[in-house]
Amino acid sequence: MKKLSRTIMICLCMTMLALLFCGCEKGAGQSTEPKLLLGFSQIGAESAWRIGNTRDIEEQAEKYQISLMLENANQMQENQIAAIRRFIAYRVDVIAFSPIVEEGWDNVLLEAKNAGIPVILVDRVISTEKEGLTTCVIGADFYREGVMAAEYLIRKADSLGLEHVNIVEITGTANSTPMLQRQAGFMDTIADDGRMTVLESIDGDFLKSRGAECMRSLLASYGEEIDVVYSHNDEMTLGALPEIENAGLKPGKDMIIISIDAGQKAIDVLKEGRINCVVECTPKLGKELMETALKLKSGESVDPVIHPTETFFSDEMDPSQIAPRGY
Ligand code: GZL
Repeated sequence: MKKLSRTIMICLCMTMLALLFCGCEKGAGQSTEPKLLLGFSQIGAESAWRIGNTRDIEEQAEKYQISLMLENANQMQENQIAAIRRFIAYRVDVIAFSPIVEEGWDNVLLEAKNAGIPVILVDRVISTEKEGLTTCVIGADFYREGVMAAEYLIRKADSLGLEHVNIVEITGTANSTPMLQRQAGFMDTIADDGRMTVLESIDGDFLKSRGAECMRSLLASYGEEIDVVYSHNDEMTLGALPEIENAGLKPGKDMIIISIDAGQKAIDVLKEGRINCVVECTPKLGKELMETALKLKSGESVDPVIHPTETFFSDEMDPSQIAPRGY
């Protein structure tokens, strides 16, 4: 009898253990096992845009059950290169990164290629002579953003009947894709408009503090000659506005202010009438990144370029209709 009750106890314990392990399954057939390991090197936290981009990538990784190793490079290319080397050593399934500048990636990306690890470019691109270092780029059409900014300015100059338009440009990080493309798109679009004169372009590095410094310098050089400030991102714009006001001028009225990113802070300032136009650059690239990484892991082909749809917001429309931006 004793032997029988012992056998029953052992069976019961085995059943309990089996149920316990099954209990960690997420319902029938769904496993909590990560579908892949993704290494992501992020530039830093220089703007609301960047912080929103990081948050979206983390949220989407969780949603797609992807194990994410995200490293913040604090605005230094050497930190991104070191992070990519760690991902290679760790044998991640896919590497993704937002290159702070376009040059200087060949060696580390060749190491990733030789390790058989596919690389996705997010947000920005690289410049290289070598083939096959990356699989695709997921990010905005920055040239188009520059075009939208200039097209707004041409409409604004028409509506105000301006005969001369003096422009100062506060650019993003030198040699970064958004800086090069936003400048090219804008300058190409105003090139044939005889009213437009660019007084100076100055590097604000996408930083609020630099935006303020640049604006102080431009005001010292040109003062009330300035008709338009074209700023490559909201952070620099928000740094510049108080400097314009400290000079006794009204941004949005005495000067046309054009910005890019369209984060909530800039939209709120647009509603106050202190910015005239904000071109959207969405940081929400996480969904496309996860879907692309899963395709690469399963050997599927991917589109070489994935552009999100983007628009602009301006004083030509009712800003009260602009939905919350989420970054
Ligand atoms: C654009 C992104 C830029 C943002 C800035 O996709 O690379 O970098 O416009 C950010 O706010 O610093």
